[in-house]
Amino acid sequence: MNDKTAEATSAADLDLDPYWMPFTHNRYFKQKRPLDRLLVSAKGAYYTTVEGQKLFDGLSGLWCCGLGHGHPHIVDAVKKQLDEVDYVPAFQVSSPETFRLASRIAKLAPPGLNRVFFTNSGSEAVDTSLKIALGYHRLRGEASRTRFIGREKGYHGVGLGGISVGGMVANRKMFAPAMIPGVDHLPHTHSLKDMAFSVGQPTWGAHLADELERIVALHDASTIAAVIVEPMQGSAGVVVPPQGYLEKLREICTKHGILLIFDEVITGFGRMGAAFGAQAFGVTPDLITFAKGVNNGTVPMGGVICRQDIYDAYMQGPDWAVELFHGYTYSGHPLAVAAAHATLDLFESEDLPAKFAEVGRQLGAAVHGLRGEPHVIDIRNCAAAAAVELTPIAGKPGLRAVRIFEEALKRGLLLRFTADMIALAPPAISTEDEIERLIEGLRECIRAAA
Ligand code: PXG
Repeated sequence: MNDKTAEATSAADLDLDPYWMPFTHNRYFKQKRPLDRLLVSAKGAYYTTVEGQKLFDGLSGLWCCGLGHGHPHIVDAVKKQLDEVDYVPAFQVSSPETFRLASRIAKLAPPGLNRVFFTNSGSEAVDTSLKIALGYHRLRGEASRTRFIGREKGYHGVGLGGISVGGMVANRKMFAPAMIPGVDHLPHTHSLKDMAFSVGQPTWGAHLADELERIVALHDASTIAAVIVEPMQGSAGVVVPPQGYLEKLREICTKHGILLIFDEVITGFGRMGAAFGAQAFGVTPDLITFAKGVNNGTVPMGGVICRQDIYDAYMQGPDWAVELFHGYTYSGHPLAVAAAHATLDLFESEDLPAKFAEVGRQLGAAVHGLRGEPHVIDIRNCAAAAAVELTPIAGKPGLRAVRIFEEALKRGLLLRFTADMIALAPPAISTEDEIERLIEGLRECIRAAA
């Protein structure tokens, strides 16, 4: 028995019951026991399954491994860090590298956003940003500003703050009693009727930002702390901001003294063809949340970048006292920091945003060639992200996408399915040939599952 067979055989005997898989159809998975969904190694743009099959990584992990897997510079940095110091307490002490990382991130952020708070995930980054916004208003004598405005279809992680401002019904309905009060939602900007098959930013939809004026008029600006949106909605299936939409949100927030938070967990660190979506779309928010790409998904890390005056508002009272009663044991974990420095080295030396922009051009051109394939009702693209939406099978929502996903595994492609949508966000290191094979492979899968 060779090693691969041995590994697959022992995996076939795995006890699958105790592990409760996140955001996964547990019963389906455990009944099928799909060995092609057990990944044991990865290099560059490919995973290897327990059976030794190679899978092209069509979503860069979960939108996080833009530089591909096992990049030697990142691997070496993390290994070296382990030899130096494994853990440094996050409170009252720190490491020089954490300060250096904050400086580097601030330099990449839009002008004026230069204070960085570290978390360990996007969900924590979102909840942190909401808390910072609340405290900021209170410290400035506007304690009545307590309401938040999110958006339908928004995904802001799974913390109680994040699901409250988020707009994914399934993520919210079970937990309604625990959600934070005083949240309104802007309408989402996805309309098949008005924008199906738009290339890049749709021309229709900027007027939907005017809904913010209506919500402000309903509650009065003096009650509203912040608006939070993803510049491009990733989890909803790459819902691209209509031209002029984000600009309008910015204008209305500024007019009413409301903070604008861009949740850039997916759009940050290059995928939009610029350091952040803020620069890609030319709109500057007051706070940015990030995670994922900050260290290529190597070690959990997230954070919030905010305007200096937001930080400054907290710097009151005796200078020996803690200013913000918030933080995590693993904020600025040395391994995460080391991986982030290595990632940012590569971000600069390899001009990662330009690479993503180029992959985005290839992806955009190729993906729209799927128009006309069976059941395809929309194709969306935005820099190095794209989605294909399909008609659900009658009475079985979501099943068509599951089938396409399974067909793709047979063809050596790891895709992301959510509802009846397939999302694509290949690594920046993908070659033109790989993008071509990704799209042609997807075409075959759509036909096979039709
Ligand atoms: N905000 C945004 C905009 C996100 O996309 C989070 C917050 C939460 O991050 P954490 O690190 O707590 O998971 C996210 C996460 C997908 C997919 O396939 C998207 C995410 C995570 C997993 C899958 O769309 N986004």
